[in-house]
Amino acid sequence: MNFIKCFALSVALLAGTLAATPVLAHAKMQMAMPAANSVGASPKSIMVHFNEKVAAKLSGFEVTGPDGKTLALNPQVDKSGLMLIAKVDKPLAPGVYKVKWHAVAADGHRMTGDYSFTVK
Ligand SMILES: [Cu+2]
Repeated sequence: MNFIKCFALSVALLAGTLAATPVLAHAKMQMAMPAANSVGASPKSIMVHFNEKVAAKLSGFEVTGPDGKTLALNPQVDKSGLMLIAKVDKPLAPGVYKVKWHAVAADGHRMTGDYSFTVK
């Protein structure tokens, strides 16, 4: 295949891919509070924000503390549907906290990710 044909095919494939992309994509984390890799005071709540509305029953997160134990949190999808939020009742001890999230958006794909923040 010569270059021109190959290029034309690539463009056609790309166009087809774009046209086939559904309006609703899978959930991606957009930001978090405390932010990923941040260092700060113990937060009053932990929030994970997504680019798409996520399914309340199929989305959540777990937070592991510096002692390796999972915090007793109850993450809920907020009214906007775009955010998971869990209240932190007791101040968190200093150390690194790892947040592991999972979220399902309207396209039905289960997405996961993790990040850490540090409490001073
Ligand atoms: Cu998807």
